[in-house]
Amino acid sequence: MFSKETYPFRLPELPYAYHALEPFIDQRTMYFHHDKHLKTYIDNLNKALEAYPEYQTWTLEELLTRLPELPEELRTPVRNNGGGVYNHEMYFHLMAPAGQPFSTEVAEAFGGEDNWNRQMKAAALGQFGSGFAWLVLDTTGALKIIALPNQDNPLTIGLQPILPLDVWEHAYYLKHQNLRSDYIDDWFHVINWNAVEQRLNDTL
Ligand code: MN3
Repeated sequence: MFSKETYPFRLPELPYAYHALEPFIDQRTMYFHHDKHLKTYIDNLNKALEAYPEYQTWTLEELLTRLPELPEELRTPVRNNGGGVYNHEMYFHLMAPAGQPFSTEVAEAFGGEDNWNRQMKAAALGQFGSGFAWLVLDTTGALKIIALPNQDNPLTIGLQPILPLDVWEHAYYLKHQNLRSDYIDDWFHVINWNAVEQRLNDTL
């Protein structure tokens, strides 16, 4: 599991073909997003940790959860690039070719698929500029939807990340141009609900 990995971080293979999410998310977007954008976060995270052997044994999850404990000059690069690595590996892992049935646990928590979609979409559209909408578990074990700017990760504010939706323009601009709303509607088709439920069961 990527969250347990430590320095030096490596670019994982995409868990499906670049065209596997067509026609909802196109092959070119997937290639640039995974091979270029994620790769840059990985390279920059490794660069940031190069001079800090004492933090090279921390897992990615620890780095983000214990961010305030890092020296000030390391905190921002880890927040941005460590978050970038975690958020993207999770985003890619939690998509799959279209057709998986909606999660019964999420349906129960939000009063059905339509309500969940509506709330997730509102959070994703409400994120001004770059960021992610997140399905998270709070400290009481309740499912919640939030939005966070840039590459900020729920772990840093004491929440368990369950499912991220990347709404940076690089996630959709090549196919959807400025139409974030259309991209979100397409993303709903390619959620890997089996893996989300697996994650929920592992976390609870
Ligand atoms: Mn992205």
